[in-house]
Amino acid sequence: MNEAPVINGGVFSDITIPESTSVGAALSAVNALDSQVTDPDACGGGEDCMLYSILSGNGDNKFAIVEATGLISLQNPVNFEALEAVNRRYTLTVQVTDQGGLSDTGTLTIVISDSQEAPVLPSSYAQGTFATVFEVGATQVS
Ligand SMILES: [Ca+2]
Ligand SMILES: [Ca+2]
Repeated sequence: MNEAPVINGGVFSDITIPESTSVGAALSAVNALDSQVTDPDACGGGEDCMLYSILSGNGDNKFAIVEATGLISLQNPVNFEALEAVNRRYTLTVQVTDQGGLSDTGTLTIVISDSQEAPVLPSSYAQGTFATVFEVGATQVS
């Protein structure tokens, strides 16, 4: 008889990533989620035959998950400053399904941390303004 997979406490360990994380970068080790799932009969006792999917919480498709491995990667850029303090985390509902079709769901929190960034000019400064100032300066030098 197939037994259902069980996510440890229904909660995966948090993952913290800096906002400077590149799109496409892996956010977790391949077995990071696997190691938190228990299923006595999955593929002969291992957990590596689970299928993973994100059910909800993935607004803007920020994250992608590899179904066969549970590897999560960043799919769209995250911006610490653009998020309100209470929103600097994404809570995903992740479903894990075994080969017999039994499943469990758990929450996975991805916390966004601040990165030092180069200063960015406010959008109210039109590019043309700076170009003009620069040209005047150049004229004075010559
Ligand atoms: Ca099973
Ligand atoms: Ca920053």
